[in-house]
Amino acid sequence: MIFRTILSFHFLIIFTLSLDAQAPNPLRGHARRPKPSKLVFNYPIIRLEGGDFTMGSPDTATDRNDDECHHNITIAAFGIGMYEISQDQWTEVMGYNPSHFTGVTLPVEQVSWEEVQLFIKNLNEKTGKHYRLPTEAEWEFAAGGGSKNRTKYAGTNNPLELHKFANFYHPKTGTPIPIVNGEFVYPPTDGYQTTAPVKNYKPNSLGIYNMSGNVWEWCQDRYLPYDGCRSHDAALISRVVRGGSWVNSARMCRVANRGLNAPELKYDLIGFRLAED
Ligand SMILES: [Ca+2]
Ligand SMILES: [Ca+2]
Repeated sequence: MIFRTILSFHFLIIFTLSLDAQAPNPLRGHARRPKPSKLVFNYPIIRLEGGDFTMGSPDTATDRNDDECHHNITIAAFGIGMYEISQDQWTEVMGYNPSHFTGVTLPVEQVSWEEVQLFIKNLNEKTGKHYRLPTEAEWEFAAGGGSKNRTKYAGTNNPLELHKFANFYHPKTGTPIPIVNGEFVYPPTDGYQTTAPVKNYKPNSLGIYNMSGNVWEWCQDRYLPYDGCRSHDAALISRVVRGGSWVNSARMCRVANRGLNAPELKYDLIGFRLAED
C-alpha cells in the first residue's frame, strides 16, 4: 500500500512537470510582447488642395538656370510640414544627433538622402503614419504659394525683403547692396550666420516656414529634366535639394532653383521636411 502511494506520487510529479513544459506560459508570452510606442512626434502639417501651376521660371528671368524649364503641371492634394525637421525630432526617432551646428530647435543637418529614408521608415513604424519626402513639384508648389499669386522666393518677390522670410547668406558687416547681375551680394542682415531655429522668420502665404533658406531640403525625386522640356546634363543618381541655405545667396533661394546632391553625401547645409498624401 505504501509502495503504491510512492509510485503515484512520482507519477504525479512527472506528469505535472511534463504538463508544465508543454503548456503555454501566459506570463512569459506577455513579457515578449513589444512595449507600446511612446513616441511623441509633434509635427504640424499644412494641407494643400493642389491644382495647376507653372513650374520653373520664364526664359526672360535674368537670374534663372537652364534646368528651370517653364512648364504647366497639376498637383494632387497633399500635406507638407510647416517646419524643417528639427534636431530634437530627429533624435527622438533615431537616438542620435548628427548635426554640425547643435541646438534642439535648429534644423537637423548632416543627414544623407539615404539616412532620411531610414528616418522616415522608423518614424512611420513608430507612429503608424505614412510620412514621406515631398516630390520636387510638390515642394515648389508649396514654396511659391500654391496655384495663384506665386512668389519668386518663399513669401516674397522682393530680394530686399527676403531677410524677413529666410535665413540666407549675409556678411557680418557691410552696407546692403542691391542685385548685381542677378545676384544679391550683400543682403540686409537676417540675424543668423549659420542655421536658425526652424520656427523663425515669417512664413509664406500658406503658413509654411523656411522653405527659402536655412537648410536645403531633400526631395524624393532624382534630378532629371522636366517632362517635355529640353534635356540638360542630368545626374541620374543624384537627388534633388531645394530652397537654398544659410550659406547661399538670394538667387539660390528662389523657389524655382534646383539643387542636387548624391544620395549618400551629407553636409551642414542640407536637411529636410516631411510630406504626406
Ligand atoms: Ca543668415
Ligand atoms: Ca529650408
